[in-house]
Amino acid sequence: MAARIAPLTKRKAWKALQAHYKKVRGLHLRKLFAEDPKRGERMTAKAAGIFLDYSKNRITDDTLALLLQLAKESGLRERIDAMFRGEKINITENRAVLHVALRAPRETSIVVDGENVVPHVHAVIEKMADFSNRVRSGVWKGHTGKRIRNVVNIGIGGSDLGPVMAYEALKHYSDRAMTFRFVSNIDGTDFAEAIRDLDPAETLLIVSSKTFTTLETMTNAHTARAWSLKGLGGDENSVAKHFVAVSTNAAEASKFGIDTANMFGFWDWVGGRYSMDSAIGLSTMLAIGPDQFRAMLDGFHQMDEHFREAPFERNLPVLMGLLTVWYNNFFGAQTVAVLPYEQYLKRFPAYLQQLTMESNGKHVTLDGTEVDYPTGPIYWGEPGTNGQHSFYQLIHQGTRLIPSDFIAFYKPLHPLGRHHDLLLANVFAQTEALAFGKTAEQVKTEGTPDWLVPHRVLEGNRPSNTILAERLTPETLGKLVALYEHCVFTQGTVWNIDSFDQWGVELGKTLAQRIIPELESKAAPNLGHDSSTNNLIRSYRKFKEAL
Ligand code: G6Q
Repeated sequence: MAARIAPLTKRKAWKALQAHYKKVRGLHLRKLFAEDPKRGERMTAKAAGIFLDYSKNRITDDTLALLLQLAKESGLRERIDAMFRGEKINITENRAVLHVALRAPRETSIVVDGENVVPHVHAVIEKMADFSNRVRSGVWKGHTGKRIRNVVNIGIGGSDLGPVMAYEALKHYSDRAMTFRFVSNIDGTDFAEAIRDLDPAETLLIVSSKTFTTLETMTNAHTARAWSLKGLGGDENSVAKHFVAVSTNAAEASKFGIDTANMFGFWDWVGGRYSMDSAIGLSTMLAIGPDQFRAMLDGFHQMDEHFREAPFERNLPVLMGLLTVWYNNFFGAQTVAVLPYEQYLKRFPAYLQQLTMESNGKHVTLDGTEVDYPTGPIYWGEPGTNGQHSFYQLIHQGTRLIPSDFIAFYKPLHPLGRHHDLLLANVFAQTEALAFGKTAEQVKTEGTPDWLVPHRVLEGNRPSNTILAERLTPETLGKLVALYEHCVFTQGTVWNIDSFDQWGVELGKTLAQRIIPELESKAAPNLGHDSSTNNLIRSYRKFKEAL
């Protein structure tokens, strides 16, 4: 399919956008709003209970039409269909990309290699639900007969960021009698801090690793095994009561001592960063319970259906994806800020960093040709209002263009006095200030001395999206994550890259494997690196010897 698509810079819509950009780049949002009093109502879209206001973007109707044309010429419709059909669109790994199957209703059929995968998905969800119910109700007992009060998820990357983010985001719905911790880093501090106040007799450890070979996770899992065994009198039988595995590699999990009955599988067509709604979400289900987990899956599915079916001009992920292309490729914007005005979403930007940057941080097209345009931008962000008192200054008055996504909810989870009105007032005020700024005339009429005027001028014309939903619930979280997943897909399709591999992370892993014995060997190793790396290794060994 990729072969039929012209290279990006040769597509008609691309060339038209280049010409169009020259015409509109100087347009100010003040003018665009002044000329069209209904713009703020018109340039909005709503789907699955998520409202998107994209009116404060530096676009005209023509821009939108051209971007939509670009999506068409990029084969977006065909590619969406190919993904949902289970085609192997992750070509460098020869894999289907089917996170959408993880939330497909029972009666759906999605065939991979001649087999409908949906019944397998539901079988795992049921197994997870049964296990979660037993742990949450206390039927499942630890080795000494005590009930499980603590759950530690051990995983990294896609096997950590989703679970952590979802736990934090949905804490309000979690069983507060249970403690949840997440260990990812190979730095021993992570494990040591996670378990320091936990009783091994009451602690369940989930080893979450698609491959069950990841250095960090396996190192932490073995440390955890030793800690658990020590606390439980060294009886190897205890492992089956205190460890469960989430993996595609049952053989390795079994070698570790985990009972095959307590393994929760998934499949190679689920990418790590797209796996929080697979069995990798076991900690999430243990925290919020199976019903709420299913509600989250339903939220994902609603957004999937919208993405698959809605015309592009009303399609939220498509609109957001195309706007990112517009700023990234025409305005030269290098980043996108994600600014959730919801404290529970504090890990959402970190989660999105992996989703977006591991997916679209690519330098060649599907056929291996070097791109001659920028691909994935840097995603970053922090919850508001905190960010307003730190980095927003640069967004308002710095020299860079930073398109920003503001995310907020109509209803608070903690209705305390005026808090929510004040919170939302800040969301609206920020997007207003970014778009319209403050002119020199306005500053002068406030009696500002001339020399101070330039410092107080806010140029405005800073673009933003406002994303609103009723309330942060498991269902809403599913919709939000799927919104960004498909936004990433839209971008990757326009850029004609493989958004589902991650070869860039391999080299560092391989080099670390070579260096490990050079740090651990008794005899001084024969070092064959560059002079900097050799010197760093020697200096580390010197400190280690002195210990
Ligand atoms: C995600 C990546 C990566 C992966 C981790 C953990 O898309 O593939 O972040 O999730 O490296 O891998 P395992 O689950 O195999 O331990």
